[in-house]
Amino acid sequence: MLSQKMADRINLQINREIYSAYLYLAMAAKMNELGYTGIGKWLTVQYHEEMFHAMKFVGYLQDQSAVVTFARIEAPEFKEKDVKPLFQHVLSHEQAVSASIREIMDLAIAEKDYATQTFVQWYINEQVEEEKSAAEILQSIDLVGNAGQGLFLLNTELGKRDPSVPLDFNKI
Ligand code: OFO
Repeated sequence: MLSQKMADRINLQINREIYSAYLYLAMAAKMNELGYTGIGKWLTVQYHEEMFHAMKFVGYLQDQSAVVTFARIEAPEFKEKDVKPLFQHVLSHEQAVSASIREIMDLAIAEKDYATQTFVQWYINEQVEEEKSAAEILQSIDLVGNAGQGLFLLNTELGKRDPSVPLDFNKI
């Protein structure tokens, strides 16, 4: 059984994960609008990953007979229209999410909540991957350049990201 404090904190995290999904969906729309459809696809896959992160927390609360609460999701905020600053935003967003996940682990340790410690370890590991992906893309941009053919190639590469769900809803 979870403490109310832990249930509240996980519900907050569910909101944050859905905000992440919403942010990446908005970024994907902007990149598609600008013609970077490969980057748009990468970000759309990321949207689905974030929804999975949220749903995994929902499942955990329900497994622990805790109540899932739904708060308002803020409108996604980003101004970047250029690829490099956009991925700098992705990286700093993921660093903030990692800090947020660590807070849950800190609370679980303080409460001697061993089940949540084990559960949230998955997110700790996942955040290493999330930060790594964004950092690697930024490194690639520095190598190929944030314009012209280099960016075209990067756009093609990122468009190869394997979607875990169908992305072309018109064909379903
Ligand atoms: Fe849910 O990891 Fe990104 O935000």
